[in-house]
Amino acid sequence: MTAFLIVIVIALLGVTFWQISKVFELSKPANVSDTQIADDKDNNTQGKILLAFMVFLYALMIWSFWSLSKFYLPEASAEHGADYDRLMFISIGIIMFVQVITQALLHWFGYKYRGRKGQRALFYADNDKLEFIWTIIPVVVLAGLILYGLFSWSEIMNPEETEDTLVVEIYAYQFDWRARYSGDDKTLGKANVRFIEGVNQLGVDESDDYAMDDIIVNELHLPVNRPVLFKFRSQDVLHSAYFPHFRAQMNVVPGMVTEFGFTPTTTSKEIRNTDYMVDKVKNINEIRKTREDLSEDERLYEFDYYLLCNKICGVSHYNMQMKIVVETDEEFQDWIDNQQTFGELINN
Ligand SMILES: [Cu+2]
Repeated sequence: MTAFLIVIVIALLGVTFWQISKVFELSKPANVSDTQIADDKDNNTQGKILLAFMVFLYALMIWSFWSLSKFYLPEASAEHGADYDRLMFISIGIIMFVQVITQALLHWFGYKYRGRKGQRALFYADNDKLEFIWTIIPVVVLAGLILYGLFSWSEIMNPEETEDTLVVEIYAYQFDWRARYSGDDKTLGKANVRFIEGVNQLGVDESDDYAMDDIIVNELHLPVNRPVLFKFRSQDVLHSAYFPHFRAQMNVVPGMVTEFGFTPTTTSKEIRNTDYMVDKVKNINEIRKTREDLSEDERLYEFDYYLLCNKICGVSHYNMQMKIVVETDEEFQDWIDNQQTFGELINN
């Protein structure tokens, strides 16, 4: 209601100013040069405004890079991440280069050839050479970018599956995640939504021999430097598994299994000690210190990797996340040996 009243007041104020300006306009003494057709003075003013706008645009651009670049993600924590980032920075670089030149030309020529009394525009029909140049350059640059992107894409999307590859199922439902490891037999048991009942939250097939040693958890642990292949399943609606720090994202679609793989390269402990993260966490804790509504524990933040949902899948979508712990092989083995298997879960 308050917001509505504020809008009304602002609108009425606007109307008032408009009416007052009309009164001033009418009360001005009659001026012979006060015509609706632009004269040299108007054209000069408009030309200068155009140049000022260009300066404003560049200043805004420089300010944005300077003050917002701290929000870039830290260096990728997965092997393919460097390729992915390089592709993005090359694209941004080319776009910036072209943008800076074309904006300058556009504004400068707009100013240089502003209207002048008695000056007429030159009729210039076409120029094949010019058109050829400005068609062929973008074609070559774009083809290069697309080819480079395609190669990066196919390399990232088709990871080689080796003996060493760890296969993990990521299961999404409104509004949480579960991870399922294959256990000692290195094979995930079959699963189907029809088998969902009681503690069997993921619908794992109890009659499948491969299923009994499967391990279902709500915290994703990954051994560092070992390739992981994720198989995604959704219980209900479309979700999207988003691993920003590993530069990975995959749709999670009900009724089908989607796949994606990467090799984590930085453990949770290692990334916490990088300059980037130390600085960021220090800032966050500075802010949290002033929050009286947080408990003592909540005020001390420590960085963790997270798997997030990146599809608006319902009311609690924002809170759909799973902690990821990247650790050494020994720590991983230690952790997984202490987890309950599916067999133990259903027989308890
Ligand atoms: Cu979701």
